[in-house]
Amino acid sequence: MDASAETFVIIPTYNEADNLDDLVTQVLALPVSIGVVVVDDNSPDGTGAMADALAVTYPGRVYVVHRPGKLGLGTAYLAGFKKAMDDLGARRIMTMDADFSHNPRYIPAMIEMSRFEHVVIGSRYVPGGGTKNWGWNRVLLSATANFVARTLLGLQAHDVTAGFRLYRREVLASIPLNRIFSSGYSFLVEMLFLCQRRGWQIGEVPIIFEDRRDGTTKISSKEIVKAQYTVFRLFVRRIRGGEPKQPQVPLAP
Ligand SMILES: Nc1nc2c(ncn2[C@@H]2O[C@H](COP(=O)(O)OP(=O)(O)OP(=O)(O)O)[C@@H](O)[C@H]2O)c(=O)[nH]1
Ligand SMILES: [Mg+2]
Repeated sequence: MDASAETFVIIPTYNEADNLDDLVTQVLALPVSIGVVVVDDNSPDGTGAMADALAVTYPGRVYVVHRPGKLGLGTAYLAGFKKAMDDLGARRIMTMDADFSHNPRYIPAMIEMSRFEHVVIGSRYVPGGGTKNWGWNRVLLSATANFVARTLLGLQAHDVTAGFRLYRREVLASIPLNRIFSSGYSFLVEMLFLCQRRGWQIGEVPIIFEDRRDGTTKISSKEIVKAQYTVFRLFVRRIRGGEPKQPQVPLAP
């Protein structure tokens, strides 16, 4: 059965009970055709039950994928993509964090830009974008990660680690999602690499990224090491030539 919403936002959650209710309410109040897929990894704080309650309150607009434990951000996105594409017939698939770092108010502009671009990034690093309330260590980590990934992988977008994104359906359909090797945060860099290599047009909408409103971070030093390994692996693929670019698919309304 096709759901009526044209855009589905995948929200991966792990212990986001302080944020989820408000966030979903704000997303659904936007003046666009939009629904939500929460992918919860059996959060000990009860986020999964909260998501189920939202699905009852908003039938046909909120869906929940439950996974048995914390399996990583990348595979959570994949589970959400599958739900939105196969079960819900979404035309646009978005991803955003649950912690209000990605303010829902930017979503309409991202959807508008997707008429002209295949992938849209909610970007901190284009004019008008930025970060708020970040300590120097987060600024440094993010700037370094972006610089290294962009340089080694030849990525043209300015914010390549952003989790606030929109993919048109045909983009996700063109990518062998089952062959993506990153399971955690570096999934984002790998996805962008694959999108660019396939010749999809990538646009950026400036956003102000705010530090998480509530709850605690899930980034660990292990994730950072895994991300370095991902960039290295993709760099090797890039210099070897890797997969050919597919012919560019024209933009359809
Ligand atoms: N389902 C699922 N969600 C996750 C996992 N790891 C992180 N998340 C969610 O992914 C989003 C991004 O995680 P954050 O911890 O906010 O990462 P960040 O924004 O880079 O760091 P902070 O905002 O400083 O905490 C949040 O909505 C998390 O709840 C995971 O293993 N599984
Ligand atoms: Mg966050």
